[in-house]
Amino acid sequence: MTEIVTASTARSAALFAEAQGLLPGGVDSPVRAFRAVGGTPRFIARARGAAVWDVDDNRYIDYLASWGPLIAGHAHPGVVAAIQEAAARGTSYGATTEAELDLARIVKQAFPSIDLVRFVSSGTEATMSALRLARAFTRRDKILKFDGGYHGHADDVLVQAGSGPLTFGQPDSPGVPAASASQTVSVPYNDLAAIRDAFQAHPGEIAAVIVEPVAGNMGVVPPQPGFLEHLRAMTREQGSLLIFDEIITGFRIALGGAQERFRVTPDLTCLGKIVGGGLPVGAYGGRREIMEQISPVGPVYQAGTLSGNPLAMTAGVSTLRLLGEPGVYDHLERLAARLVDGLGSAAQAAGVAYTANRVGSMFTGFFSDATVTDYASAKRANTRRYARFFHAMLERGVYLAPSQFEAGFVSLAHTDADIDATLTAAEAAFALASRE
Ligand code: KE4
Repeated sequence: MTEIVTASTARSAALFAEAQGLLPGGVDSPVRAFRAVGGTPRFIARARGAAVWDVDDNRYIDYLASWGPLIAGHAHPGVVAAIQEAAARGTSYGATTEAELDLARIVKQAFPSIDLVRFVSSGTEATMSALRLARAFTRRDKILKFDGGYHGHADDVLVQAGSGPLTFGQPDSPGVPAASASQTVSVPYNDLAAIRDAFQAHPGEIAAVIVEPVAGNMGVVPPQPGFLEHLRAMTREQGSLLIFDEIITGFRIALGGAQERFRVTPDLTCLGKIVGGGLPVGAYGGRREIMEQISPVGPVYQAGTLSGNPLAMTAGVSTLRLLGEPGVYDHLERLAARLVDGLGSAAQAAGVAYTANRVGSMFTGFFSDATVTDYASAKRANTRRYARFFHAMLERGVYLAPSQFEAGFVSLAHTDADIDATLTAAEAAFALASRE
């Protein structure tokens, strides 16, 4: 598929122009505005399986997967039917439903470190609540995160943040009080010495370390061998809680996420994205002695009108049940490996400096000749080339993340034919990118 297939983007352009007078930047989440790559953001009209269609009826093979949730593919018939059936019985009651228990059982089975789980409506809520809980449980105020780590947009974690803040070159946001930001220590990912130094600089002060066990928000950056194990040992030794932000990795790189794949057990886990199957769900959970500090059992307050929403719970349950089928993760691994190895070969054939990181079915191709192991090395990537490649792929019917510093995802709906088509488009796209 080397020819240009996107006929027109006129309707997306018209809607985006109108959106400027309705939504800040015309979007409800910054990275959707294509500011890092330029051009007209596509307004999506519908999706099915591995494909999305924009409002100009252009079809794309989708590797964004709504930034991760759609691991079973878009509009999976079983998921849609379950949501429709639940909606016909009502959409929200402000009372507990069986659906919450159904999803909680699946979460607990996949994550043995979770004795109790609390559902919320976004990943931000999950991490914000987990950090408040960790501070209450340890009676300490500081938190340690990693440069390029993104844990949502709560004040505490908008320090050296990844994802959009990294994309736009604003790792720290205005509006976060200095008093709040001063309680957050950020060190380079994969840097055990820096973690040790932070603990020595703040003895007995660090309530928790929050980490993406596989970073996804500076692009995909895997933990170096031993990193998570040493982090677990150091936090235990220091009396700090270890919080795994598995909002991307949970149910993605294994049914039990990074803690299953790397066999490292955190004290608290944050979940999101896949756990809601494309509807708004976040979750945090962990050891009973910690989680029982949460209201109404304990004094740590956290609440939410639509927490545990029955439609969202139903979408999560029906999605996660699909992931429990035998061979699911082997299938994702095989397809993702074919894709990423093929992209590397195509880049090499075009003489383009390119290095890819992949863990399971999450991946990022960096336009760089240096291995990417942390925020500093990620930032050395050639973002102009990424932008050129992104648009060359988009024009050829392949939808990647509109930022070098994000992850791509393969779903159960992708086929070998999709991978072949993607690699054919990439041959032309790398040739064009090489001219940047
Ligand atoms: P939400 O509040 O966006 O549901 O979750 C925040 C969050 C927390 N932790 C991790 C590891 C995350 O990746 C995220 C959100 N991810 C971004 C993209 N990398 C969501 C896309 C967006 O911001 O529009």
